[in-house]
Amino acid sequence: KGHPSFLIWFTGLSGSGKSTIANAVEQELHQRGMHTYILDGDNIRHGLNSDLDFSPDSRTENIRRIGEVANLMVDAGLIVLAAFVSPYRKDRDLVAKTVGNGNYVEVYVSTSLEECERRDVKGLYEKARRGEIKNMTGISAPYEAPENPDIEVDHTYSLEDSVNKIITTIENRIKS
Ligand code: GGZ
Repeated sequence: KGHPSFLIWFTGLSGSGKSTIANAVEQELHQRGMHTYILDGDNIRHGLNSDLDFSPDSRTENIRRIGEVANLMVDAGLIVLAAFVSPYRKDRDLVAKTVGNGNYVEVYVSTSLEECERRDVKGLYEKARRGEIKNMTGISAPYEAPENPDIEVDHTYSLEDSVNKIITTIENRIKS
């Protein structure tokens, strides 16, 4: 018994709202009695992937390892929510293949660079503009937008609307 297990993958720029939305979706899933786990920079880049930086190769390896970890967690029966910039399409495609394409739900948080930069929660964009940090996604490193995400939300959605859009899609998937 139990519930289906799968991976909900959030991709988008730094400051786009991925983690905020993932956390709110997780709360909704909990209220429905589902077992979940969130993977994000806070619990991955400080631990498992503390040897990696933001060079292209490191990002690819970051996402590869996260895909493998997510796959184990999906095997263990969890609904896994992962929130990473994941700027390369080929890396996201590998994650989908790793967990099985049917177990992969891609959420594109398409908040514009302009809006992310306006927020600049961590001051990273300003530092990148000044040249104090390199390889900043959107400024000095690429972001390859998903061509066919399962769900797209941006900053014009309220948090509640974003969560509802995602939950509705997931519920349809669980039923079918
Ligand atoms: C992008 C960076 C960078 C650079 C530090 N480029 O807003 P945040 O702070 O919490 O999210 C960003 C996070 C990105 O880590 P990921 O593991 O998601 O990236 S990737 O999927 O591309 O491997 C940001 C912070 O780390 N950060 N430097 N140069 N984001």
